[in-house]
Amino acid sequence: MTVSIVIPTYNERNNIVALIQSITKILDKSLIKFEIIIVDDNSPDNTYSHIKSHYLHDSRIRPFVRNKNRCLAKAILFGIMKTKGSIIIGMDADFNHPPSLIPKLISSLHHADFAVASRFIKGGGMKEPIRYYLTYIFNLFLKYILGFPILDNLSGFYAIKKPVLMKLHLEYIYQGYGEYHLRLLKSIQNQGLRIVQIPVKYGYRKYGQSKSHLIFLFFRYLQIAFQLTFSNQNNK
Ligand SMILES: Nc1nc2c(ncn2[C@@H]2O[C@H](COP(=O)(O)OP(=O)(O)O)[C@@H](O)[C@H]2O)c(=O)[nH]1
Ligand SMILES: [Mg+2]
Repeated sequence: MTVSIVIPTYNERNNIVALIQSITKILDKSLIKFEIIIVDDNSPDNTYSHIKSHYLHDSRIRPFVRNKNRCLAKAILFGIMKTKGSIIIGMDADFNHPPSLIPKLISSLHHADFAVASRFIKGGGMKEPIRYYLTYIFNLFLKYILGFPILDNLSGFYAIKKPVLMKLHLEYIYQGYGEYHLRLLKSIQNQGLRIVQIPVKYGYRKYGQSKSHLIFLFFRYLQIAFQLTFSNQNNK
């Protein structure tokens, strides 16, 4: 069994090598066979060439660059299509998503189709308190008013069996920014697949800046969540 870890990057030159080293150490120790697919959207800080020069001789580290139409979700989909493993992990490049959780996400797939890291169940959390509580309230609304399946619907840190993922409507799911995760969850819920939530404590971004504009994203995610709930788009 090989695990494929898909990481989108934009201006993550100062995080990515340390992250790859950390993932490699953890997975080698757990005797898990893996590849790391990095999809960079032609970052001005040269993230792509930085990775390339560090990992010329390690075939497990597979960086790609997209030169047109910068888009987080499409970069992830591009990475998914390059994977060779039977389990796919989605995660961020900046250490918000602790690599130490990866073995637990993988082993959780023994009794589920989709394992998602959650900040909002017992044992979970986030270093940034304001963002934590705003996201928590939003997620309570998604779960208890709009009927979303779990308590962290915007996680972006997950493991899924590749054959399960391949049966979903990927071009529809992976569009835009972090809202792809809402569509991914709704599609999984609609297919009646088994979801397991694993508590996660988000760390601080190590270097660089977040690309998320929180107020803008709040309204965009809200609109998409309503559409997914009340239109027939959720049949996809
Ligand atoms: N390929 C690609 N990756 C992106 C883009 N925007 C953000 N990312 C990556 O997506 C992940 C999450 O972005 P981040 O700025 O940390 O968002 P936050 O965690 O919501 O603050 C990081 O790995 C970023 O480098 C993009 O346009 N293209
Ligand atoms: Mg981040």
